Amino acid sequence: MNQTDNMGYSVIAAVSKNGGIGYKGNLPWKIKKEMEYFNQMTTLVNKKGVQNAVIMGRCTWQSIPDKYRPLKGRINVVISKTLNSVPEGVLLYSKLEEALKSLYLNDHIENLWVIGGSGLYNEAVKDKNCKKLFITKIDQEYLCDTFFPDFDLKEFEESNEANVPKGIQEENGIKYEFKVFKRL
Ligand code: FOL
Repeated sequence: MNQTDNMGYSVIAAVSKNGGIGYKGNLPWKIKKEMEYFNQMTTLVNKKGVQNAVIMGRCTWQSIPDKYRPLKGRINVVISKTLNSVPEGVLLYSKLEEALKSLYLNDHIENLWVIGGSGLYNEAVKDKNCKKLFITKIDQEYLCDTFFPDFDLKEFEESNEANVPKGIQEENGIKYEFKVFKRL
């Protein structure tokens, strides 16, 4: 039994048809309802008096608009070896595993969400403790300079989850679908 064996966490990402997640430090698209889904899924808890934690890399942290940062109703956790300071209440760690270990011991935290970017996604898809990938497939190609990593589909199965709308969604002519992949 390893100290990290009990730690389950999820990934959430929106990914374009060409596998992209970002361009020049921002999201390549603006899809209001999709962002609301991100907000709801990462915020939702079963118990009162607890919150979820959102774990992100430095670039993702810096990409969140000032008015939404830190993300409200969630414990914000930044993984960076170079940042010296974060606002009060925000947690700073230099490694994902260190963050997971200490967040897991915190009884006031319900679920752990890795919210990007590509560096953390890349670690997560290879990590057995990453149990679910909540991926929104956006059915359009966008110019991107950051991509979601390839993951081994044989290690996952698609699953139906509570609170995840089914079927094709559409906003301003952009079609997208909410998918969940569960590690086998
Ligand atoms: N996952 C999904 N499904 N969609 C995303 O857009 C997404 N984005 C990130 C990570 N996973 C994702 C990282 N980028 C905000 C901005 C950028 C960002 C994540 C979050 C943000 O401003 N969020 C506010 C929006 C509130 C609203 O418009 O409803 C929040 O409170 O969550």
